[in-house]
Amino acid sequence: MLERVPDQNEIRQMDRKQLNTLSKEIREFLLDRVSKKGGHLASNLGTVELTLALWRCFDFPKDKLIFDVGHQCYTWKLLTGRMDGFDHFREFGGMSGFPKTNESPYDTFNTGHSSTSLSAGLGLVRARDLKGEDYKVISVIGDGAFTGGEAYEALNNASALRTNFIIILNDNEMSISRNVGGVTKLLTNARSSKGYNNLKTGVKKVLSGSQGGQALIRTIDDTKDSLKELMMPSGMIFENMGLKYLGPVDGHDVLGMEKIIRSAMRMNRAVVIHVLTQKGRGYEPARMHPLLYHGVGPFDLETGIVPKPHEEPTYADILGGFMAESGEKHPEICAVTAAMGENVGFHRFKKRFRNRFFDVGIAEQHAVTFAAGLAKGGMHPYTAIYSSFLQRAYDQIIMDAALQKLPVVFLLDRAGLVGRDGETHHGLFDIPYMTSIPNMTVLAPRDGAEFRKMLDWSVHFDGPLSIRYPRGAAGQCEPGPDDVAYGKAEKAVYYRDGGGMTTDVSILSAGTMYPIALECAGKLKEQGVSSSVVNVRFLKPLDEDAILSASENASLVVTLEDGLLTGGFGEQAAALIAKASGLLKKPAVRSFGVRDTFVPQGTVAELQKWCGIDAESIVRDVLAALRQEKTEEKEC
Ligand SMILES: Cc1ncc(C[n+]2csc(CCOP(=O)(O)OP(=O)(O)O)c2C)c(N)n1
Repeated sequence: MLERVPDQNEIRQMDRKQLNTLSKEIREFLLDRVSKKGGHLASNLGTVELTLALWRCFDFPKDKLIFDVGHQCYTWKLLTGRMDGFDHFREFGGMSGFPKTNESPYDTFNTGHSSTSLSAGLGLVRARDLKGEDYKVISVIGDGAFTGGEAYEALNNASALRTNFIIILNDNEMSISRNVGGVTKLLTNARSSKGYNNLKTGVKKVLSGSQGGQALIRTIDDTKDSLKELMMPSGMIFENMGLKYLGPVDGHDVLGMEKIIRSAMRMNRAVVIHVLTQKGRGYEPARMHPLLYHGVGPFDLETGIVPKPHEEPTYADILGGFMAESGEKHPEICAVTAAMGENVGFHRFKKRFRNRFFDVGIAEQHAVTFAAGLAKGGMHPYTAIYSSFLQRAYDQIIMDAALQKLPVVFLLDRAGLVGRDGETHHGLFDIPYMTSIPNMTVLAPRDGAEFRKMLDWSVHFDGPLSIRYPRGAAGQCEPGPDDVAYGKAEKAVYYRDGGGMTTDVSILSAGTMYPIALECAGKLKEQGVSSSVVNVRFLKPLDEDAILSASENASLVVTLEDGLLTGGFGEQAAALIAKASGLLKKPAVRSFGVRDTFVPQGTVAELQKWCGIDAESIVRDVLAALRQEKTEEKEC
């Protein structure tokens, strides 16, 4: 095990054998820590040598390195003085699993969402040149991230560049699942042209020993572009765009990569270096099952056994079951995913209805418009995308699905707080962004049973529909859910002694805040405060009758949501109540959700507390509000 990370100069002076030993030790270190804390293991095992090669070539932090998605930055964190950070890795208050500019001067740009590194890198290059500064910019992008449209927008823009910009294309043939589409074909062709490079190196080796060999080598170097064009048409897509293509090169050979990187550093244009790596390298279970070890919880290092994190079915399991069953009964149902098929629960559907399963790559914008096209053509697409990744397809949702009232079902997985991936991955914006769209219907189930009811109901719904649900176990609240009726909330549940409609507090709960709402009601009752709890179900359209009747019968209305308050459910409910109560001040409304901020990493329970949306914080706040109200009444 590494006791101390050698400094940059020591690493620069290492020979091949020492570099191999260091790579092995880094892998052992990462395996030890990730097996305890969880994280993106397979991608990081694949980028150890690549990171070492970059570390040897450049002068960081003067030079700027951007990791696309950022999930492959663990060796980087280790080399840049953050070894101890792995002790509280991905924990609340601890080191992040992604690059963070506020964590280290070595982290140039925050990433988390895919395919942004070339745009950000090119922006830095232009800023550098405009300011007359002198540093190198390197963007590392995976072949999965390379399926995202923004990467091509940047390449298109970079083609005119006449100064240095280095793009490392880290090709391991995998996105989270096996990579898909034409880009994959293109890279496969380029990969197979490795023979060309080997041939070239072999010829040069032979010639270097012969008389007049050096002159011949120079001739080969001069003619190599045309030779390359002849033998390697795939890299030509880059060359024809005006970018330089170098490679492919073995991504586990530090010295080989170093050579090619150093030649790229001398070029006054954008250079794509095609690096071939192996996901899960050095740990057989991860190499054999890169999907399982892409993002993994704590696991047994010896056996490679990854304990299943949830006993109950997850929301993804429930979606998977519904899709597999409904696919049979409804031949118009299709599944659309942006490179997250297994994560969202589509694997059974994929197996049984291969021709109706579409993995479009990391291309959320395309996924949405493609689904709109499917719907226009008479199909019923279920488009499952994580809440935070769907953000980038906002325009497509509005223009291509909602405006045309097309029956696309948007399944927003990982809505709300997601935990250890932190800021970039929480699904906190979707209530405001989805409910602001005309023609859109927005549902949020309180538990797994209600989610299934909503899915069954959605089959007959003719229009754009969205269902938001969180990561992980679906849970079950008692009693079971009412049947779904358009625009209707569930009946109120009362926590009080005696009958009648009035209570001190009415709690209006959005989605999976419901168990917390019930817990709050229980705690309030213990304090002698009566309450009612309504599961609002429909975040759009809101059930005005249910909300207004709850507000008429209580002196305090409490709204609960695990999303941004600005433009969220609470604000919309409060506006409705304010409109209905005219100039009357009553009832007071207190909204609980995420205040105007980005939420850090931690367990969901820790983060709920941090946001003040756990039962204890809510009850404390509600009791204080009630006390304040009583005081005000007395003063009046
Ligand atoms: C916009 C967006 N969509 C989806 C994801 C989820 N995601 C994280 S990593 C990843 C695969 C990336 O593949 P690649 O770039 O090849 O890197 P590798 O993991 O293979 O090293 C995906 C789909 C994301 N981070 N951002």
